[in-house]
Amino acid sequence: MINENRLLQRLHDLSQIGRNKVTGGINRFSFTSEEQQAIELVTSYMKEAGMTVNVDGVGNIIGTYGEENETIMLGSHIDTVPDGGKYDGALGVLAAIEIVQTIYEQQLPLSKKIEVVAFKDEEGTRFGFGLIGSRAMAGLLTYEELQKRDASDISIQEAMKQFELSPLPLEKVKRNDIQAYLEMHIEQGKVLENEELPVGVVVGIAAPLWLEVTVTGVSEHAGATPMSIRQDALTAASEMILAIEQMLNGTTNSVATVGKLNVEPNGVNVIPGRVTFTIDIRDIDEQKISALESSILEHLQKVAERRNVTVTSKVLQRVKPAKTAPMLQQQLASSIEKYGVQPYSLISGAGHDAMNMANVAPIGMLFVRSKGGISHNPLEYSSDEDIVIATNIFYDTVMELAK
Ligand code: HGY
Ligand code: MN
Ligand code: MN
Repeated sequence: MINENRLLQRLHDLSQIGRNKVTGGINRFSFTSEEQQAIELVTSYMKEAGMTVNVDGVGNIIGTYGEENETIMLGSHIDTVPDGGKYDGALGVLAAIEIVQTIYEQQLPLSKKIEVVAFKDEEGTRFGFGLIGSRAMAGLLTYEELQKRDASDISIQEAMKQFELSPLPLEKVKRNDIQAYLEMHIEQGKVLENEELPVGVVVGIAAPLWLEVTVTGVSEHAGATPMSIRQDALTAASEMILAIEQMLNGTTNSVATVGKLNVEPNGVNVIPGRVTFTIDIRDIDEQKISALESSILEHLQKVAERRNVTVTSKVLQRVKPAKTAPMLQQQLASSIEKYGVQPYSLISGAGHDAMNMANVAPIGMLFVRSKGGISHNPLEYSSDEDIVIATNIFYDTVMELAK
């Protein structure tokens, strides 16, 4: 059994780094001093667990336990969304370290080595696309993507350099020696709560397509321009955004979200001349995502023509949906049964590093119940008992694979 107090204490301690005292939300973005503090703390935990710790070219923190040839990799992320919760990503990394520390303290024999990874920039808060560390480890990150710039015009490669990271050649970061990749993560939805279950086995992960849309009209005087001759970029964008919601309401499990909106020149007495907004489109089926992408963009063009503005769009990130490996689903299900819980399979609406790792290894994911399905929010919560039973179940699966 794991040391539950140690795990729960570490979850608490890590959640204090980047925590907003007013909202309780956590702001721990990649390539920042808060993240650096979190990296130091997680590195110390990995060392306490008997692991050697390395940082690869893009900044993935990799703890290694054992010297056997074959590798079981456990991972997640420690960066957050703006004002995020304390469990998203962090739980998976700390649970994995706790499992290794339990093995280390009991000197349990293993036939495979175990690696624990805290992936770089899963959330994509700063550069407009995420999953950078797992994309690189899966050989999917490109040199062009390293040149993407943030709001202060700093590129990913420059930000990496500031933290003494050297991502090139990217081929050096790619891994093809992993027998299985497993991730424990909060569900961030309401399914397990509705089923009254503490854990669930993920069978597939819906993937995010992120678009940035720019609507261009004409900035004019708010008082001197009659309504009939305006080319108002914000009212056009507003009609577009509501139309996207109406188009998605009719679908089964596709979702689309406009999460960011920027208005220029953003003056009370100026008709907005330019608006940019993002669209996050998700489904487990890649064909459905591209069908939605074209029907949405087609509709935006129609609204633009009618309102005498122009609309352009660009892809910020396109990730393939992933299926988990049946063998790992079965292993997780049998570990769940050992703990007297009914195994339950579900789809992940949220994206995870496991999606990218599916390109280089069979993947498995264990979900932990989220209270009210709330996540990406300071109120994100999973109970101590759910966390403890989930980590023991995860530990059982890891031992079955690595013993
Ligand atoms: O966007 C996601 O689904 C994940 O939280 N990065
Ligand atoms: Mn997240
Ligand atoms: Mn996450």
